[in-house]
Amino acid sequence: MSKPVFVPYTDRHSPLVSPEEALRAFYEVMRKRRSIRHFSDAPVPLSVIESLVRIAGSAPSGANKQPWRFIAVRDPALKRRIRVAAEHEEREFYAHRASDEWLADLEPLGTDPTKEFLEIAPWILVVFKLVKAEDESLVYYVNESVGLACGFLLAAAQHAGLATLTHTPNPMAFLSEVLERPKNEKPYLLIPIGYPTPNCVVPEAAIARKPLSEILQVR
Ligand code: IYR
Repeated sequence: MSKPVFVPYTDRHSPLVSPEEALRAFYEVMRKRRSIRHFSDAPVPLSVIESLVRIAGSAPSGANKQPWRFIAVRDPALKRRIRVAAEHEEREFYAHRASDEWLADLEPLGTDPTKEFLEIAPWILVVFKLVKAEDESLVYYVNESVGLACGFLLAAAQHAGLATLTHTPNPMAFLSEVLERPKNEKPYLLIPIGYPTPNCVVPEAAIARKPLSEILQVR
């Protein structure tokens, strides 16, 4: 067992404004985020994707194992393969696999098995969770850790004026095959990244947020 080494925490982020003021500004950015399905093909440089993933990779994780892998797809042929496979699964999902209750819950969102955005968005970021580390060691709280990393990434994209969608084709196993991932990596989330089309619309039902009084209890 090696002894833990501690270093001074000196590079703390200290805003020049009060927490309330900082958070007001951040909320104004975050409250405008929408999951969109009408992506334009306007390009996003690789450097932007690298910055987003760097921010995602700064998230906390169980025992700092960082159990995530991000595959950034821009190759049109690969995007096409992902779309074809996703639409195949989604057709099954909408026709047979989804329960009536699930379909009823999706109705206000107006989703269907067609996933054109998988070919149109300049980037499809496919997030994998590591169920074992690269060195075969154990990983902990994997879903929580990767969820946190994805949350960081979505917030960063919003901060930068980019649009994202959290897409979970059901099931997602085809992503391991298409992207030739090793066995310790399991598909977690697919995030198209880009810009909305000028005439992009979002479902009204997806805009409402529960009031604070409903989601926060102070004891
Ligand atoms: N994966 C399907 C269905 C779907 C499921 C949920 I939960 C959503 O919030 C939205 C869609 C699809 O992408 O169409």
